[in-house]
Amino acid sequence: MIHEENGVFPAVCPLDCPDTCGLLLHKENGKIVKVTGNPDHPVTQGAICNKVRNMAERVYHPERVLYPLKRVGAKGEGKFARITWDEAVAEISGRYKELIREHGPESIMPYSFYGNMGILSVDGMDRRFFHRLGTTQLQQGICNSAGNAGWKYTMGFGGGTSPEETVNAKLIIVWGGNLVSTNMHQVALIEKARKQGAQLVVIDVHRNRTGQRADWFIPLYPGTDSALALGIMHVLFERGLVNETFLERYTIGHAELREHVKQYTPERVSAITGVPAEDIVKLAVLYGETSPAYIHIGNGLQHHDNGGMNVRTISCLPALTGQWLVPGGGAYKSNGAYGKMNAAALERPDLRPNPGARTVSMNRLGEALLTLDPPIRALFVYCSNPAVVAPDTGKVERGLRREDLFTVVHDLFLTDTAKYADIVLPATSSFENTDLYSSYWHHYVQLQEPVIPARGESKSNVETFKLLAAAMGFEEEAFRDSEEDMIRQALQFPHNPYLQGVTLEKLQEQRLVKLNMEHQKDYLDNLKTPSGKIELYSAAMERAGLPPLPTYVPLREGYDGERRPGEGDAYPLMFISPPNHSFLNSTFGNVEKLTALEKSPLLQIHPQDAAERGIEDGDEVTVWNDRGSYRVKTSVTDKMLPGIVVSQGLWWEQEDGRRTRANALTPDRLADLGGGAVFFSTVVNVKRQ
Ligand SMILES: Nc1nc2c(c(=O)[nH]1)N[C@H]1C(S)=C(S)[C@@H](COP(=O)(O)OP(=O)(O)OC[C@H]3O[C@@H](n4cnc5c(=O)[nH]c(N)nc54)[C@H](O)[C@@H]3O)O[C@H]1N2
Ligand SMILES: Nc1nc2c(c(=O)[nH]1)N[C@H]1C(S)=C(S)[C@@H](COP(=O)(O)OP(=O)(O)OC[C@H]3O[C@@H](n4cnc5c(=O)[nH]c(N)nc54)[C@H](O)[C@@H]3O)O[C@H]1N2
Ligand code: SF4
Ligand SMILES: [Mo]
Repeated sequence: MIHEENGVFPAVCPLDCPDTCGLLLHKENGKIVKVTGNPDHPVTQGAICNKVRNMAERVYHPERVLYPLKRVGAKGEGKFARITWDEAVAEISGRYKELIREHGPESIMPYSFYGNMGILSVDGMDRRFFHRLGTTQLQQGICNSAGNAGWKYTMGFGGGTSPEETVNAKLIIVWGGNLVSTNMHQVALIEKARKQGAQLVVIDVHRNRTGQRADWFIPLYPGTDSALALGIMHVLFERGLVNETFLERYTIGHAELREHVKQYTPERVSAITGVPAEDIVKLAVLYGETSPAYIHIGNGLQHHDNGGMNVRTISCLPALTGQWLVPGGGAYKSNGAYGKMNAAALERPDLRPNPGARTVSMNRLGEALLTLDPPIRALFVYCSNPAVVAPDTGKVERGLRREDLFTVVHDLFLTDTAKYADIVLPATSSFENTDLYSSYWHHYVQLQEPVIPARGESKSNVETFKLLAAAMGFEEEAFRDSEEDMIRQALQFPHNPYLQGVTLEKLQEQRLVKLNMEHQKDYLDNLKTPSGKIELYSAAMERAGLPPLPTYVPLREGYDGERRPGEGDAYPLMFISPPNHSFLNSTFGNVEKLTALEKSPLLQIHPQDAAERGIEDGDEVTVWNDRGSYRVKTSVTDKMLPGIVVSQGLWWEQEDGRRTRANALTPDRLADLGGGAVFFSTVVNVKRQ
């Protein structure tokens, strides 16, 4: 493929999106000229989003970093000079050797996320390298870890309903997710179900694109979802809408839960959530009486102080009604566990000389850089852009500015983070590499092989970490493995029966191979909780000092219907900053066609809150709190309850120096479970420019 000048070649979307689409890359004269969907993919079926239809603009973007660079200006200024790979590698390995000698390996820290979902790129050679070095370890809680932990306490196994089955549902509840923008093929399946009579209910803090399509949109106060779910449970038990046989056979703690939810009357829950009591009853009865009923749990409601508990509570609902036994019923939070590969073989934690090395949460990067003792003296960032995406970016920036911090960034672009680097290394795009992809939503494993040669002097993550390992003098076989070796190692994992039969040879022949979903029939008899049952009461949570039963715990920073801001409160508004339609986190923030569609950072504000501040539609405003400030245009709208402002999208710093980082305002606290991020538990005020 790589040597053919013209033709259409299969590929995989590398982005952190549940759909993991099959793609077709159209090549003319050796260049990708068009990206379309691969109709042979059984779930994504040839449809792709507008973002990735524009992927060639990103691959051939004039600002792509094509050579290693060394900083020549001040940190953050973005002034660099070209150097050779030999020079870059010698400088990095020289610094690392010196740091290890003088301060030990924990003075070095990697920082990465899933800018490329390829398992060899982000859970492969990189991990081997940092383990072997013995660096400080990174806890990767920025995305879904609070919710996943909440789900796991209840269900044990990190997988739920299969996407293909959801077309059978008669009731679909999308809870805290904006699927039209973030999971478009689930929306296609929902639309099919609706043609067969299904109802779509969307529960969110703002009427997003998905809410606009709903048969019933239910707005609520941020972080009050567990209260709403407890109110539903109250009604289900009270009206006898629970499945007693299921509760008896497959759950533990139903007697305790039945007693416990008596306190969550529709009236009390209404006061907390802002949802009228009669709507709570109506929703509970609809859920209790409709079958199959499917709940799609989004990521939004778990980016809160109480995010883990929100997901834990909602994930109890299908157990109350026995919906797990109905094809098309049940719930989804993530299906990642079905495709779980052999992480020990891929990542090789056994290479680590210091298994007890300290761990830092990626959500507390700024704090770690500024206060950790002994300090982090070297940072290696790849597949992530923390100056934009991490909470409390003001703190992150102050940390990155430290003169005594040696920062390396491996990326395709001079991102806002890369501008603080001492050395920038050019990364290939995923279409220039071999890699392996599974999805955290559908059940297909896919292989990517290079379609175009590496642009300029860019190198893949695998190549880069191999080079660095050689320069460090690491002689282990693990640093000589080829991509094919690593794929074989990843797939050799008898521990995961769903992976049975997925082999490199089949992937090379067919490009995509379905997981062995036969084993799903044993799902309920094989739950991985301590009791082997769905844990409505969790002794493990109790031991961890958490409420063992689903419980509403108010936000540490935020308001609900009962705790409204007082007269003198400096920050009376809650600030929600979820993804936008045309970017993928901060990726595409520099692709003009897509930024043009989003126009500019926008703040949605309720007419009542706008009037109180003399703000009109389209006004430039400053949003601020003690952590920082943010400049945006307003859109005055009633898409959310008064007291909530919403700004979608993670924008890069603008050329004119306007402060356009939403995360300047967000807190770096950790959520109740899983070390998760709490982006949306933020209070602010707004004033006209
Ligand atoms: N176009 C696009 N697609 C993406 C991404 C992107 O940036 N852009 N990002 C990708 C990634 S990494 C992820 S993790 C997923 C995330 O995608 P989703 O799972 O859809 O989650 P979010 O978009 O984070 O948030 C969804 C909704 O949660 C709402 N929300 C916030 N707080 C609360 C609350 O307390 N309760 C309720 N009920 N709702 C609340 C927000 O208003 C928002 O509408 O999308 C992926 N896909
Ligand atoms: N306020 C607010 N903040 C949020 C969120 C939110 O909803 N609101 N969402 C959060 C969530 S859910 C997530 S997942 C995070 C995501 O945050 P990040 O993981 O940082 O995602 P991106 O901003 O897309 O940055 C990925 C970077 O990886 C680079 N990259 C791509 N491929 C490769 C490769 O092969 N090699 C290397 N070396 N680099 C590569 C890209 O060019 C890009 O700069 O953001 C979080 N931040
Ligand atoms: S971003 Fe998501 S919807 Fe778009 S092509 Fe990639 S996997 Fe498909
Ligand atoms: Mo994410």
